[in-house]
Amino acid sequence: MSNYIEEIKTLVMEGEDEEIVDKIKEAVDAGVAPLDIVSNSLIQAMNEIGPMMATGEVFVPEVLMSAETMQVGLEYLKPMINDGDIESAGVVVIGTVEGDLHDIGKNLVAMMLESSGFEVHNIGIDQTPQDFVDAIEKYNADVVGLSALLTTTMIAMKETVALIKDKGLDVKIAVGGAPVSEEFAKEIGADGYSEDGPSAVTLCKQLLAK
Ligand code: B1M
Repeated sequence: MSNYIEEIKTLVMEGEDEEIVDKIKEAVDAGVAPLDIVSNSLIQAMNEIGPMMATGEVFVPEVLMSAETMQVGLEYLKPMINDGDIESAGVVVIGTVEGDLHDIGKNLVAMMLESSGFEVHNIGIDQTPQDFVDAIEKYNADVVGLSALLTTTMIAMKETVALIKDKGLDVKIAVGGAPVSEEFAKEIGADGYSEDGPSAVTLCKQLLAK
């Protein structure tokens, strides 16, 4: 079974977007759990590509192909990942902050929230503070999720939280992304931090129970 996990991870790292679905289907048919594939093949592939990107072993176009392959895999697995809670749990607007083009992690969190019963509005990448405010108002969001993957865009996260607070919107603010921490979340006045999809689901539920 672990062969499938390795094989799928390799296809993502090599950007084989035309083969990924067939291989995932084969793995699922053989009994590999969809969440196992997400965590140990798809996410793991991106984790291994990070250092290779930093050392120049792979370049942006190759990383983009891997990202595209991961998205194809995620889309295929999406309907299979459902924790059984189908009652509407609340409305979430989620996006990646201004200047930041990373969308995989945010999409994964959106997918987990959706499959846990939240109504999710994924507004995309490179979203200005005003874009978030507009979306919160448009969808009457209960929670807004902000994602940042670059240390340089953490400042945009701070500015987004500040604008949402300035406008006095009745919405809980959850933040996440690799360089973000619980401490940073507190420092910028967010209501909570989560490190991955499952903990984002728990956090959103907790924030709405308050
Ligand atoms: Co970029 N990139 N990248 N990149 N990239 C990182 C983040 C980096 C760590 C790689 C490295 O150098 N080791 C580094 C950041 C360094 C830093 O600032 N600390 C980096 C850099 C430097 C850059 C560029 C500047 C490179 C360049 O052009 N020279 C450039 C910046 C572009 C920009 O944004 N303006 C850039 C570009 C790109 C690509 C476009 C090529 C591509 C993104 C494609 C896409 O998203 N469609 C890309 C990728 C793929 C990566 C890595 C390899 C993988 C990111 C990823 O998808 N991870 C990444 C290295 C790494 O993280 N290992 C890297 C998998 C994903 C599931 O995890 O996104 O962490 P993650 O999401 C997690 C959690 O963080 C959390 O839950 C998710 C699920 O578990 N989470 C949330 C995320 N958002 C949340 C929101 C929440 C809650 C939880 O709200 C409530």
